[in-house]
Amino acid sequence: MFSLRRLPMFARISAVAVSATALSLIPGVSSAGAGPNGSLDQILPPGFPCIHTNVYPPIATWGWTRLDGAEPAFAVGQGASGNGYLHLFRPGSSQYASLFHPGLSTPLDQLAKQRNALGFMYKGTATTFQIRIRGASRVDSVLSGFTTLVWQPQHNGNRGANGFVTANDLARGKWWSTQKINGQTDRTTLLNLTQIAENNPRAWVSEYGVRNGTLDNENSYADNIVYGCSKWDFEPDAGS
Ligand SMILES: [Ca+2]
Repeated sequence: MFSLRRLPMFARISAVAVSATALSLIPGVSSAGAGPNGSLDQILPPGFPCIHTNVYPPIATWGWTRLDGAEPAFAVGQGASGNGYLHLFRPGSSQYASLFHPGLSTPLDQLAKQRNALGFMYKGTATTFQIRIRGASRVDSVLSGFTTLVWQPQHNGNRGANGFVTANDLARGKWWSTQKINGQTDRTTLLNLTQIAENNPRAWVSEYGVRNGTLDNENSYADNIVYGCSKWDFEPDAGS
């Protein structure tokens, strides 16, 4: 008999298994293999689907959704991958535009230690890549251990102002934490993901995605997001 404390984990594992089974029936989806950035290691939990596909609303959103703020646009244009990209615009309000995908509970240390397991193309210095984690050691002892880790161009070469650039290995970049966690008690402390995982060994990824990091009317764009052995190419329509 399962205890109440065990049921959520059991349910979560079942959901992942069902999702992986469903995705395995779709052409182009496999259950293992090399990462799209060339890595041969598999870092994600058993059954995690490898996928390299287009994301285009409303037909194929693949679980991508805004968690807060404004809806991004899927813009037509060259310079990234395919015929378009994600436009994290701010439609004249005080809202950020963002788009996130479930992280399927990947332990942060597993994500951190593999080369090229986290990447994207971006344009605009306000574009941020974000990982929402649970299980971190919050210094204020919040039991969920929630925080958001933020990668932004300003702290990582300050590229992207004039066109799309590719960042293939974000895990080795510099990240700050929105909440005070072990090793990062203010937003000026920048660490790579391995260091953050060492400071917070129970941390796991609940969501990952991109967000416009400013409200100052700066456009930001993203495409070809890589997470483990998945690559997501944002396209404006199904014919792209
Ligand atoms: Ca694209």
